[in-house]
Amino acid sequence: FGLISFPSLSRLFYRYRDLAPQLVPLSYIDKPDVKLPYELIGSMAELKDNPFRQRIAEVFSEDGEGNMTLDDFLDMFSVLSEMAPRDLKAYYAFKIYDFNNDDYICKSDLEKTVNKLTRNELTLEEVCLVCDKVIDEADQDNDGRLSVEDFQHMIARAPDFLSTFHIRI
Ligand SMILES: [Ca+2]
Ligand SMILES: [Ca+2]
Repeated sequence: FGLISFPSLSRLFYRYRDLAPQLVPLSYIDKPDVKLPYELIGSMAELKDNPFRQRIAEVFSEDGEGNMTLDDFLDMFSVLSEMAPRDLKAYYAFKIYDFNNDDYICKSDLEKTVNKLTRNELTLEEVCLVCDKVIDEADQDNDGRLSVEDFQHMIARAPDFLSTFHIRI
């Protein structure tokens, strides 16, 4: 995305390589076909406390299962970085919250999202209430689910929905 400066890029490369020095070569000139398993990515200090870590890795991984090439890894950190434009973050946040990948955030996607954002501290009824309220306020075409446009509308009112997507790199 061109969002990351060269020093950050090279630091990220070494972060990636340090996860599995035996797998990741020092030179990428030959475009090695290397993927690191989700278990390594998800245990990184930057991600391990993030309740969305698995979804984040799935969304940014080419294989959709969270196993990451170096490119996947750099894309992920570009979007999560504080320098990333809000619209780009919102675009990926939408994908991350769309747990069943159908291009809409329906009520059950939203329930999962709210549960994770609140780290399961709300009761079922409270989660239900929050979701109904969010849909009520953001669902501009009244189809009971949130499209990307509805979602943009929602985060303009509730920026907390983007807060878990800032990582200092
Ligand atoms: Ca969905
Ligand atoms: Ca809608």
